[in-house]
Formats: sequence, C-alpha cells, structure tokens
Amino acid sequence: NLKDRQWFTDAKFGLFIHWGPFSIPGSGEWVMNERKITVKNYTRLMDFFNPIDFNAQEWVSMAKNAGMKYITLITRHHDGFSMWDTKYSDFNIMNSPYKKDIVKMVADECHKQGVKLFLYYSLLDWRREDYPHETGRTGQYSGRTGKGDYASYLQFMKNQLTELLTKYGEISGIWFDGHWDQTAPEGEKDRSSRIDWKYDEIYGLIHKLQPQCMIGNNHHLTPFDGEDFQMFERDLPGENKSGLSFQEASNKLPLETCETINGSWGFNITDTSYKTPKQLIDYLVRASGYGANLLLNIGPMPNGDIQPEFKERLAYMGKWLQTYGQT
Ligand code: FUL
Repeated sequence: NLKDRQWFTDAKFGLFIHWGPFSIPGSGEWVMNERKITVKNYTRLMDFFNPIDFNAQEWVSMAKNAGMKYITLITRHHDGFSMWDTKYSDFNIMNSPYKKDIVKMVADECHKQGVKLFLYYSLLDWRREDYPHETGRTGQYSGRTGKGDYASYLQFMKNQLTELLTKYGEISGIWFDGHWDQTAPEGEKDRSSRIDWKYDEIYGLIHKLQPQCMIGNNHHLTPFDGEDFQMFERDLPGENKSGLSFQEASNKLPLETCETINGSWGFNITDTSYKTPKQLIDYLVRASGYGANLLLNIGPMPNGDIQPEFKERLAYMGKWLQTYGQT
C-alpha cells in the first residue's frame, strides 16, 4: 500500500553503507572479481575482519545529523559474506574475530533513534556453487566448477531473507542488486534474464513477513510486478539509462537515486576524487526536483571508523539542510 509508504517519498535523503571484509584491501567492494581472487583465498579475509572502532550509535547519529531519514545497509554483497548471525552460511560475521551481529547492532540503533532501515541484499553470489554462475557475467575467477542449481539457491535466499525479516524488528525496505549479472549489458536489445528468478515467490515472502517493507531491485529495467520503488544507480530518473522515463516513473512508483561521495562504493584507499559539499547539495536538490530520494553512499574503513572526508561532507549537508531545508 503506497499510502503507508508516503514517508519514503517525503524522506528525500538516506545513507547507503557499503561495508564488510571487502573493505580490508581498500580497493572497493568488487576486489574479489577485479583481482581475480578465488573463493578459497578470499575466505581468508574473514579471519582479518575485526572492526574494533565500529560504533553503531555514532553511525546512526551521523546520518541523522546529516538530515537523512533512512539507512540502507549492505547485509550481503556479491562476495557472499553475511553481516549477521545467519544459520545458512558459514561465511558470516560470527565466524570472524569480531563475532558480533552487525545487522543487529545497526538495526537496534536505527529503531532507537527513529531512523528507518533498508537492507541491501545481493541476488548475485560469487561464492556459492548453487548460484547459476555458468550463465553469470561476473564471478568467473572464483574457481567454481559444475553447474548452479537455482532451486537450491532460491531456497537459500528465502531462508536468509526470512531471518532478516523476522529477527531485526521493522525493516522498511529490501534493496536487491545483481539481477544484471544474468542479462546482456546495458544498450543491448535483449535484456531478458538467463534465469527465472521467481520474483513472485521472493517478493511474496517479503510482503507476507513484513507488509510495509518496500522492495526495490537494481536491475536497470522497467520495474517488475511487486516492486515498490524504482532506483537509479548514479543516474537521475530518466536522464540516461534504465527503466521508465521520468514522466512514466514518477507517476508509478516512488523513486530513489544512489550516488557516491568519491567514485567508490566500498572503502577505496586511492580514490580521493571527493565531490565538494556544494556539488553534493546541488545533487540532493536536483534529485529532489525529480521527486527522487538521494541515497548517498559511504564506504567505512575496515576498522569501522568513517574517514574524515565523508564525515565532514555529511556534517556540512546536515547544517545546510537545517538552515535552508525547512519547509
Ligand atoms: C552495483 C554493485 O555491483 C555495486 O558494487 C554497488 O553495490 C552498486 C550500488 O550497485 O550493482
């Protein structure tokens, strides 16, 4: 029911957080694929992930002070690492030296401070044997052999999503990503998927468990049935690629556009191409002019702290909004 979700259209501004063991090499969240790291070698990162400076209370307050109304947290990116205490994969935070459920810590703090929580969940997996990797566009250096088994993988995703939607209180949305791994690249004529994802089952499960939970899918196509908002990755609605035109889209679904502060989603030690505070404000206002929320990303450092360049910019935006953003 879109009326119940009016808050999303009013929210305007959210914080995207790309964080996990992929932050350790300081080379972005695609490091496994880009450096051609096998599953076996990549698994070692779990032994080093020990973010002793992580403080959920500070993260959530930082978002709130920036004027953000929601947080979209990576729970499992393409590398397959689960940031919560899951029964369905050993590659998870409880088996790292940190041993604390990060999704729970962020969720509790969001609920406490009145910030809504969205969970990013990758459909694509560079690790699991049952993910249909043989038809995937990425993940070819993982060392997997054999054939995927989507029925088994689908069951795994349903099990994990059930955990996420039953153990952490109210979840305001699920942000799916990775559909494009099974489609021809943007610009090609036939963008149909090489596998049937069975979204009716996945979306049905989510809406059954938490009816208010909004579903979005970063597939770069026209929204599918059961989706509750349309997202644009580094793109304002209808400006370049993907999905419906602005006119069509804004009549149909709430919109969101996501962007980075430098050029990277996950922590990147060499990327210093920071947008200026003014550019970020301009972008927020432009997105808003399209009726779209801006989901602005940070990639925290492996120790759990957030680099000063990000903190400063968020603080600046919060101040600006306080001064000029009141209606
Ligand atoms: C993309 C992903 O492949 C990137 O790593 C990032 O998460 C971005 C927001 O979406 O599809």
